[in-house]
Amino acid sequence: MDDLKAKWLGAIGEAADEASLEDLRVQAVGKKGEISLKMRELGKMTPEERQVAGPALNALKDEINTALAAKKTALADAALDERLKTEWLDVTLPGRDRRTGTVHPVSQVWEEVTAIFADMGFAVAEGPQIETDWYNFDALNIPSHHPARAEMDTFYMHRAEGDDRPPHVLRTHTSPVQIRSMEAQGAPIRTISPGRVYRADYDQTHTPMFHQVEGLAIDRDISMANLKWVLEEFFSAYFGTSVKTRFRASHFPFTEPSAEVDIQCSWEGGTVKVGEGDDWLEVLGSGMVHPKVLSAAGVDPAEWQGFAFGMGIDRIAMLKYGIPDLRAFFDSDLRWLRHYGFPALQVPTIRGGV
Ligand code: 2NL
Repeated sequence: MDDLKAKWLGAIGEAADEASLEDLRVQAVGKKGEISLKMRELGKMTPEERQVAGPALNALKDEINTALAAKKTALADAALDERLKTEWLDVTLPGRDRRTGTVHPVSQVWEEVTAIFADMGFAVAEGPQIETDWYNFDALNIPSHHPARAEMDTFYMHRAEGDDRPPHVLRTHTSPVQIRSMEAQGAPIRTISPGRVYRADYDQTHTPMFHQVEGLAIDRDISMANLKWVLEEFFSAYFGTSVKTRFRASHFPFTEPSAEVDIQCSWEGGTVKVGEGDDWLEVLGSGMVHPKVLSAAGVDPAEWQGFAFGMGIDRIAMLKYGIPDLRAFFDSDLRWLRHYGFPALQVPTIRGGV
């Protein structure tokens, strides 16, 4: 009994890891282990021998189990100590700097423009970027074979073979949003629609996706005079200085009369300054909404009239923030974004008209 005890307790004491400890457990007190076999031999003993050997074997079995458990705990503690020696963490180290992103100039200007027009009572409306040709063209008095359709460099969506319905288009302007607004709420209405628009054109001054904001004001007696005031008020607030506008007669299918609008500027040392000097910069198209467009949108042109305008958000962003190249807007170049971007919490800079 003493030999058995010395043998197993010794082996347990020397076990190097949990796997060899488990092997020892099986060999000693497992179903076919040495101690268990010895217990089976009790049956062959005389009652007197059994009375001595039985309790002794049980005691030995308990002792071995206790030793196994203690050794298991000791091995686990040692393994943990070993890990802690290599896997440590200095929780007092300062955190790693995480660079925050910036607000893209287009987003910044989008917010500025909507804030200024909201102040003048214009609601902001958005709409689908994939449009039917009716909303993008027909409703705006651009019928199927009108040259303006071809000039727009429209992206047409694919239709399945044999599907002869007119294709959907990527909207070429945000006018469809204005049509939808008029349909939904009728007149009077004052709304602007900023958004992404698409034209198949790519060079130094054109990207196939760009941003436009259109404005619309319909009431019983709205005139070009109101348009001129609203635009001068807008540009003065946007550029933070009094800005004169110049209207030149033009033509759009959806307005009559139509005007292209220039803002006052100066050219000095190759940079443009808005609101001073006696040069002019074209920034906008506008006019009185064509009666056919009002009718298409469910507004009675005998009762209502008003103005509409459209301008490029990217374009006026370049002007205000001195950004020279339009294409860089959509390159996702982090250096460019950090240079021209705005901190997230910067409130749009708007000043009242001067
Ligand atoms: C430009 C500037 C313009 C409009 C957009 C418009 C919208 C409706 C009715 C009438 Cl719902 N007009 N928008 C008007 C004039 C100009 O965009 O240079 N476009 C080619």
